[in-house]
Amino acid sequence: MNDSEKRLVVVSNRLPVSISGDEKIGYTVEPGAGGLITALKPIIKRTKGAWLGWPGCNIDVPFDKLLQEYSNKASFSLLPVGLTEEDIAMYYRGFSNRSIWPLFHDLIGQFSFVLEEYERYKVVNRKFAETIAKNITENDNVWIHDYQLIFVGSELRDLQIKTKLNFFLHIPFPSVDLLRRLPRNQTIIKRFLAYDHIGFQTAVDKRNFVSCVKWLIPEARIINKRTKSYITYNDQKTVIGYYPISIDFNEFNDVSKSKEASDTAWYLKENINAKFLVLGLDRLDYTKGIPQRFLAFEKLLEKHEDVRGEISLLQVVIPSRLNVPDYQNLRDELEQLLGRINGRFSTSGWVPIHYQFNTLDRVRLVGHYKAADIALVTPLRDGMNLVSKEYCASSIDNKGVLMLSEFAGAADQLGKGAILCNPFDIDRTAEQIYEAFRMSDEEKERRMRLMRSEVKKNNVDRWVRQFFEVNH
Ligand code: GDG
Repeated sequence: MNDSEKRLVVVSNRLPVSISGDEKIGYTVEPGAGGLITALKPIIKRTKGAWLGWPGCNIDVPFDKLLQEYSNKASFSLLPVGLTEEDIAMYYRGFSNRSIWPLFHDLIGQFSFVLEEYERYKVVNRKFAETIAKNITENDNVWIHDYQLIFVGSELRDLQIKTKLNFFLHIPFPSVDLLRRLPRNQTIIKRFLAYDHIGFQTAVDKRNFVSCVKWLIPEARIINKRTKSYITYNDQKTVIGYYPISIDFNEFNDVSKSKEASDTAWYLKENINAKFLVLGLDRLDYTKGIPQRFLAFEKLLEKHEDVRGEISLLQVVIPSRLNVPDYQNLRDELEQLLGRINGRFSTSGWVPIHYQFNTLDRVRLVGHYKAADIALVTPLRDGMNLVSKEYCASSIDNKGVLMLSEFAGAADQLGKGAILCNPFDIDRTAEQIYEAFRMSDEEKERRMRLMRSEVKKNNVDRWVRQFFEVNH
């Protein structure tokens, strides 16, 4: 049986729903938004598959019953893995987000390792594996996602599961020099090799992984072919490939044509009173390079008096991981920088940086993209970065300029149309914003057309198809 016809079982840390309410007022289950669920729902439904993950609520919430009811309505199964508060503190906020996340993004300053957190990560990955084992057969196609669940494959093998296991890493994979800083690195690589198929975002991530195998597991046999590598270790063969994730182009394009999105864009520009609007939109995360972006904007105002009063930066920060101390510190740092820069340059009637710390629904998100004359997408490191692709899909009049970090995976696909920058180089980034500010309409259009046709062609459906086209 071909993989695309098999029953697909997707596994991720969070289920693609949110449960709210309490015992008194009753509970509601709402679908999550995002490219992954949009892309995977049709094949999960078609193959009568399932999605398995943490429901995102406390263990006392009757999530089994709520999800059962929801699954009947949604016509695909949502299978919960219940986690305690201590599991979340140690496995999620701990090893996943204080060890793997910073190290895999090359940010060694934020990296720490606590043995108990690593041990809990193993225990929680085992819980996931046990729930999966109860719900699959040998003929299913299991697809496990991301850095919180790396050990699920080897735990399933320990449970004697022979089913084909696929894994996709949404974040970058570091070089061997960096990975060596992570205690237990050899075990971690060996556990990766329990999968039949591993997908990375970029060719560089794949290459880093293969060289880690080469240096850390010398007994593994590696065959490199054109875009794939084949590794055999302990009688298990693993195919390694790279598949840049994307978005549902048509959805963003269509929402952008709507009256609601146009109204949002219009009100936004009116309220901010910006002649030229520069947008930053990111989850609160130190990998996204937001302080460096503020500093580059400050440098621009310092060096080029002609932009003062003409250009404004709107930075939207989507709240995230607030109970991890580094994230709270980042929020404080941003607010301090904002106060300093605005205090330095504001005049009556013009404020250089506007800041929102909130979530946006889809129409408002697209409205923000539509209003932006420039999008500053300048992460220090990013697996892919979907904001950059969503901005292009929403720029239906071809007038937006994308400034993109060369350290985002998306630079491989959008590099021909975007202004590529190094976010650590504050002076040069400031000059590049100035260049974007002065760019002719013809040049803007030429660049944006290139990027839109790339995102349209390589949309998220194609990503799923390419992942499953692999020959084992
Ligand atoms: C990880 C990797 C990789 C926007 N406003 C809200 C909201 N969004 C959406 C955006 C976009 C997504 O959040 C952010 O995606 P990114 O790709 O930019 O970044 P990460 O969250 O860090 O994602 C990344 C990605 O996985 C996929 O593989 O590209 O490199 O780090 O789609 O539209 N989402 C919610 N509320 C909002 O207000 N929930």
